Amino acid sequence: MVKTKEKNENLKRPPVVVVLGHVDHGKSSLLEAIRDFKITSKESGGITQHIGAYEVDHNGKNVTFIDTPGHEAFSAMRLRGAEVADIALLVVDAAQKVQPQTKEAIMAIKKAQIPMIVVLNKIDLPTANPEKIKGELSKVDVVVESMGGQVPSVNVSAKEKKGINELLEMILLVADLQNLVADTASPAEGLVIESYMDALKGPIATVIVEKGVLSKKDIIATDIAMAKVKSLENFQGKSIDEAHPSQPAIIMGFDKVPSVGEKFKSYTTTEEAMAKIKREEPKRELGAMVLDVESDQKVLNIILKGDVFGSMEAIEGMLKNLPQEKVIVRILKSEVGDINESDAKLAEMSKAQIIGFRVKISPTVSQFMKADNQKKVRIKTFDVIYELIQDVRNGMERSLEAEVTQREAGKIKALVLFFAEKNRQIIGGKITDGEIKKGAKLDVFRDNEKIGAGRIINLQRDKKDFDILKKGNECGILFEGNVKVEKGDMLVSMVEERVKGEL
Ligand SMILES: Nc1nc2c(ncn2[C@@H]2O[C@H](COP(=O)(O)OP(=O)(O)OP(=O)(O)O)[C@@H](O)[C@H]2O)c(=O)[nH]1
Ligand SMILES: [Mg+2]
Repeated sequence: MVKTKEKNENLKRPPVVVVLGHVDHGKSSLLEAIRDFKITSKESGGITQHIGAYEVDHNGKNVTFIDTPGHEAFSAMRLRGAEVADIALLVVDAAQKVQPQTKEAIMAIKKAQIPMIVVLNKIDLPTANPEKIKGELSKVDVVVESMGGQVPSVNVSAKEKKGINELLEMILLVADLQNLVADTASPAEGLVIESYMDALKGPIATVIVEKGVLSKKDIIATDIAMAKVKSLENFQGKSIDEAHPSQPAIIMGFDKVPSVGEKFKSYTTTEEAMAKIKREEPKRELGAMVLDVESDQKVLNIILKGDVFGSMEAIEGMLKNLPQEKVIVRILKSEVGDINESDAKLAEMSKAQIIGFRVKISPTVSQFMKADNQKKVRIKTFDVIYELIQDVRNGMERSLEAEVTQREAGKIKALVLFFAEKNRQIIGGKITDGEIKKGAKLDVFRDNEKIGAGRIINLQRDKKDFDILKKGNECGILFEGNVKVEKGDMLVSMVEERVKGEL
């Protein structure tokens, strides 16, 4: 039978520890050092783009770690990470300084009202100065113990795996003081920390169990999705029968992808679970992106498909932050899952482009496109969020028509007038500024007032033809225009320039 541990109302549970800090300060490396688990190498370019959950056994005691990204776009993930955790590690690069996302992480930790441990990383670097960082932290209300405060701090080097043991000891110490218990007798409950649609396996969610014991075949529901748990895996993807409080688990069997941040609960019958489902998508805040636009407003329509909710949220946030005064980015649809035929149809109808993040393009899409050569839908997929954002930005810039501006290219002072016939004149003059090109348009000025305009039919110096002549040269031009040029007039050559659209 099931190896259910003794169920108890107040069973001790392992701490859930969230790792927070500024981008590149070494959060994933720290976790990698803590486990012999290559976390960074699995990510594109070593940038964390989603939440990862890991379990570690230290001297027979379990600790669950949640990694978060440090880039500014992921503040929602950091907040959520802090909410689900019992303890926060504030990772600061000791060779750097307290940075914007360090401060933001501090706010998230304070909001969640959980204890923190300051982790001063990269102390192997010769420029590392943990004491300086401690001073900076005290200015933002984080006073570490060695400076007379309450917050423990540990110096580590994730690279050289120094200080890791001390850090783990400190985590267990802080956890002990918290008296972390869970009611394992109650129905299983927990939080969805990541979710996505797998082309083969269907909706998949990573959860952290908060209460009770989650077992295979359990019937669970969130606000929008229901599952008869088909399979349960631990963070390493190994099949497990049960997940206990504080344990991360990967659940398969949902009827649709639950949203990140949703609570789930287990029920005794399918009917009961069904009754709890609101079946309504939680309103997604797209803010400025769905606003009504005026008819002359330039709009870049986008259909966004991504692997997990967390990254979609971050992408939407970053797109929202692009300057939109000249071109508005309008997200028509934002969904987790591979790019399919209905996306292509919608894109075609609405003249939108499809942007995918870590998703595949399903074969039906190319069939749809091939069916009619007229169909032109731009589809691009990305693995790195920042590249995706840059591509959208480039697209916005491309959609801006190049602005045409007039620039003064050169000036000729008319000195002698050789011959006049109808609207043509031969003018001898001196180039006093810039350069003059054959074919250029000329504005004619007399006493600083524009009196007419014309064009250079031919440009000569010493009776030889030239295409271009520069300042200081004497020249003869065949001028054709709507005015009779006189000695002393200034002929100004204006050129049109197309300037690349700027957002
Ligand atoms: N010298 C030194 N370099 C380190 C140490 N820890 C991390 N690094 C380097 O710092 C860089 C960033 O490390 P990550 O672990 O990816 O940083 P992160 O905080 O997870 O970054 P994001 O997930 O993008 O926010 C990498 O090049 C690491 O090799 C350390 O202890 N010493
Ligand atoms: Mg990382």
